[in-house]
Amino acid sequence: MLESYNPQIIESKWLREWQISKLYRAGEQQDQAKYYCLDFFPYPSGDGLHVGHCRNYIPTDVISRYMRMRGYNVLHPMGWDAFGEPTEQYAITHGIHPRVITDRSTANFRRQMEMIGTSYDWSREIDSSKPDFYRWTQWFFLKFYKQGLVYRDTSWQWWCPTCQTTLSSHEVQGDVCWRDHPGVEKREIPAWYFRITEYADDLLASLDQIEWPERIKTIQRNWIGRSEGCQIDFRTKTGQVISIFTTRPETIFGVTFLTLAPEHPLVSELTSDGQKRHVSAYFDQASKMGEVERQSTSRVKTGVFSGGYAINPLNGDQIPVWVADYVLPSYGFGAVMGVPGHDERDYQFALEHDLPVKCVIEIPGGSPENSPSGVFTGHGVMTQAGPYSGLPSNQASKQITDQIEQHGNGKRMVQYRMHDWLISRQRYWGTPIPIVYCESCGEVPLSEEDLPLLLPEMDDFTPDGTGNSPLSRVEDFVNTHCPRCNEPARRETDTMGGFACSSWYFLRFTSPHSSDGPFDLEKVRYWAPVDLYVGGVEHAVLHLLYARFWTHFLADQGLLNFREPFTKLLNQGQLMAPDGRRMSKARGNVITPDSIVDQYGADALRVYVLFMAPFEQDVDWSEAGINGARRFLNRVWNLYAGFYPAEESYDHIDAELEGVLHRVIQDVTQRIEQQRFNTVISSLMELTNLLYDRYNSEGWQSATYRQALEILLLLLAPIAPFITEELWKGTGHQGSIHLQDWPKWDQNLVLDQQIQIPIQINGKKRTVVEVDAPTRRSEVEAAAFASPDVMRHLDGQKILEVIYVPGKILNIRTDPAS
Ligand code: ANZ
Ligand code: ZN
Repeated sequence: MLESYNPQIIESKWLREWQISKLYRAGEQQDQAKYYCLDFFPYPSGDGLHVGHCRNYIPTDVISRYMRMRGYNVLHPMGWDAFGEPTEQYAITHGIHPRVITDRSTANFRRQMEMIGTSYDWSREIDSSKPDFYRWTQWFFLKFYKQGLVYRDTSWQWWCPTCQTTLSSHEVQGDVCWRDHPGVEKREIPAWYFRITEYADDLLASLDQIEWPERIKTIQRNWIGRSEGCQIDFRTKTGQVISIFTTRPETIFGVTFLTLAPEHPLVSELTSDGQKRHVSAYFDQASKMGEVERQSTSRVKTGVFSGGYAINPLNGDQIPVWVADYVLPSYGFGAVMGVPGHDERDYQFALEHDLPVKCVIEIPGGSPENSPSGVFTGHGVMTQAGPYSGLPSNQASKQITDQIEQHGNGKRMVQYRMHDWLISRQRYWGTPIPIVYCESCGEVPLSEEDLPLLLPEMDDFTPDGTGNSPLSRVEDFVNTHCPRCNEPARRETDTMGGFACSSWYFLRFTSPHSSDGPFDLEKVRYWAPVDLYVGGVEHAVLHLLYARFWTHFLADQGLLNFREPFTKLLNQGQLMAPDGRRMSKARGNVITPDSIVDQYGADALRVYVLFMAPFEQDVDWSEAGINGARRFLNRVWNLYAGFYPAEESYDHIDAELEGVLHRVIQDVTQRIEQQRFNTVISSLMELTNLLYDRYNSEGWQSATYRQALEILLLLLAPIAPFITEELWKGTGHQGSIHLQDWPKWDQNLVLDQQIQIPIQINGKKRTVVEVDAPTRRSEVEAAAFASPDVMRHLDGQKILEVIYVPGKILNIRTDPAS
């Protein structure tokens, strides 16, 4: 064995050996329990990994290694989310083809991931931009299409002028796209949609069955945004019908105006000649604003009168119709009945535009103000409400809805915040959409046999500002024949956004080389669902909702025997630069794993990343921290390198050490299960310290000491795979440490945290002191000499000797004559 710890030498040696012996290959052993542990697959950025990525990949690697030692058949794969805007943008900026970039970047990622000691099964690597993968993304698209769950529609879409593509509403916040570009606007363009709203209730209900962080579930619930309410139809004096959605139908007696979103299709018909100029100016102003801004409660409620009037179906009142941008075009019917007496936003609007406020619910004798401006938004008793006056408002709500339904003026309905998912991108680097347009047959899907529809080669794929996909410039691709009538036809030129690939990639890992289906049914049933999925909290809705939707759909198609893809989900905390800011190349504060591994070794990096903070907590990188991790590993190394007792040498049991050992096994095991990795390291440090303590006080002459040395290595193996493998071999063991069984603890032997040590004076027990386990001689002595009993019995005698039997007894010998 080497004299001193040299990670540079041992790590590259074991990397090679593990590759040769294919140590981390996962096979389908049907009789063995499986465990599928997955990281969100990364987009292979040209910049490579920075140490921030390690906060995701190292903990999942520890869990995978631990589960292997626990006897599970572990699937721990890695692949690349290679299609999509980030890669394409990088390609355009650097003037290199995305295929070349992707291959280069993935090779670099793979090298870095191996370097930090991850135990991925590389025989299962996947790349979503390769035809053997995207062929199946297209196949799923056709499956959805056949079930009517994919459709094409022309309406107002979000358009990012920087990305030069349409975006799903899920990818827009305010007027900023998910890639942080401002200036996102609405355009009227045809696009393809997944009908995710069809699954809204299903996606909502089964959230209860999965072990996910509560905050992520809440974000998804709010995103789906289910509201029960009522459609009410208001007829205008000129014969049109304006439908509105309300969750409070009983407030209809308090309606003093209707408001339409500026984009509402009836706006132009309703607008009187005198108001035309104002209404169209207002439209121009409103269309430039993002959804979040429009809904902001603090903003002044602008609007303009259309000049038209509608009739309240319950009391025949004539009410003015306004146009206002606080009404969203895409929610409900894009129209609201204005109830300024009981709705905060309507109240602000009424104040702003001098509209009457009418109160129809009150709490008799009470002071009803319960909103910032004093509007009563709660439930109470109906007043000024015709035949319903005097009724409790929630009872009136039911009766009024019944009456509306009976008279054909509307009906009960459920409304969702969530919209259908727009998948079209007018960009090059994505999965081509397998649809053609034929003069006589219209829109025709390709047949499964025609897949993959290959992405054509292009040298210049920069968007040209027309709003058309770069693919529309490839004549050979666009011009084709109709699969139905064989007449000339044109292909769809949009590609699918990257979220299509990530909606099913985790299924592909179960049988990555399957060529007669997206996956092998038997294998997917053995491995899936994913038992543990770990990634950043920023994916609360998009990817995590789409993947659930696809899985529910595939289950309904009989392809899967489960509905939820990720049984348990964890979000790791972020790792910030030493300056407390996000690591980014632009800021120049990126720390790469390469530089750290070079200087300290991969094991030290792993120990530090686990020890730096609780798993979910954000934390800053610190040089002192990585130094501390390296020092700990040096200590571990020296413990073995200096000396290792031969098996036969000693047979007696060191009961205290044994007790601590079993406690450490228990702690480490339970803490790994609870992802409390930082405290796992503390336990292992404690055991290391105790072994040093014993060594320095000749306490190594026991069978227990040797056993403890062995167990320390086993417990440390998932965390620091290189040093433990080296020491395992160096201390005469056969086989890889990573294939050993995880140590078990004996509950009867687990030492309590506190331990009682009898104190003798000249062989007679005088008292008992309680100290923390593992005991240290100095602490026991201090406790003994602080005890009044001991002081009384010593009575000033001269102390000749203090003998400490670790964990058992302390004896003070005195000179009675003194
Ligand atoms: C009248 C009313 C009276 C309302 C009242 C509320 C309180 P949730 O719960 O989020 O579903 N609304 C309907 N369509 C809208 C649109 N396109 N843009 C903006 N607001 C819209 O909200 C339902 C309520 O949001 C509906 O009930 C409607 O206002 C408003 F005392 O109708 B309510
Ligand atoms: Zn045709």
